[in-house]
Amino acid sequence: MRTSIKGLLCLSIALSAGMSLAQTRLRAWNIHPDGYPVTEAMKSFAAEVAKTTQGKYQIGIFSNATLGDQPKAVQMLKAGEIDIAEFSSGPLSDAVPGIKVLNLPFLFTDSAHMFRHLDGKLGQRFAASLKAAGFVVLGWYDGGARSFYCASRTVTNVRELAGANIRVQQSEIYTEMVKLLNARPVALPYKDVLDGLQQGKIDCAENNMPSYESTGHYKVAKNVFVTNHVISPEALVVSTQLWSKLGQEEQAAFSAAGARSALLMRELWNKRVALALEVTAGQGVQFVKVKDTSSMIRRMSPLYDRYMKDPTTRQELLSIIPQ
Ligand code: GTR
Repeated sequence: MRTSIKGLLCLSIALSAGMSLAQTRLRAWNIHPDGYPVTEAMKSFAAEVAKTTQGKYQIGIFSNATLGDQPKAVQMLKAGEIDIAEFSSGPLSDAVPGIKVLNLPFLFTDSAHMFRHLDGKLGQRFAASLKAAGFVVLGWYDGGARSFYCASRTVTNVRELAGANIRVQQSEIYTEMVKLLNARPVALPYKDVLDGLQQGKIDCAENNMPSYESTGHYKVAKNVFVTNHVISPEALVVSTQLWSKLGQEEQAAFSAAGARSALLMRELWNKRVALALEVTAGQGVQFVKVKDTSSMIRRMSPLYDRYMKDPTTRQELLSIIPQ
């Protein structure tokens, strides 16, 4: 009798050990809500990984930045405290200077131009810099085209942004860009922007249209100055700590799922841009398109100069800008 109880206990210990070996739970950081293209693409990534690894990897998606704001999450992923994340290239480039050029104003003419580079050799070079810094890229997502929007002023000309308090992502290049417009950059976490606009702490912010709509910023900041000043990617990444634990076949499964999720994201993105424009216009948002971007581009020249002089970014810039 005693022996059989011991046997049963051993069996149960073995089973639970077996269970935990058979199933690994991973945490994925995400800043966006349900239904947003990033979130939906991440869900499809998680489902495909679970399927192709026969249920071994269960990815839990923690949306709405519940695990911390973006700069913190970038550090958490680097330290292996979270396993997977979808980051915008602004905050990511503070940790990986080699990809800084991706946020330069007016670098790409549109998403198609951007993905021609990212889906080719240049994307591989950026991915290599990211990997060396702790981030393994599984897919390039679309970060869209960013424009300014203001609560307290209508902007019809870039000069009219002067003196405004403009919210920026907690990222160096955005701060510098706003200073070059003679405006005041106010670095705020994404989740605090709506409040900042409502309280009058900031006059304006800048983002792509799906974010402008999904956050409800359009309810307070109804004047959009359409500049499309930054067209940049986002990236689905896993930590190098996780990556090194995966077998070869598992790495292939993660990569395939990441690549497929990126294609899905880009498709969902285009639909969501159209929807965001429709919803916000329907709610009385006024869009003023910048007439001529050349004066804005001229103001950015100290930024271009700096990145041309910097050996870590010069080569990338030269590959993107046609000579
Ligand atoms: C969004 C982007 C987020 C975050 C946000 C922001 O477009 O998808 O990752 O960077 O902008 O402005 O903070």
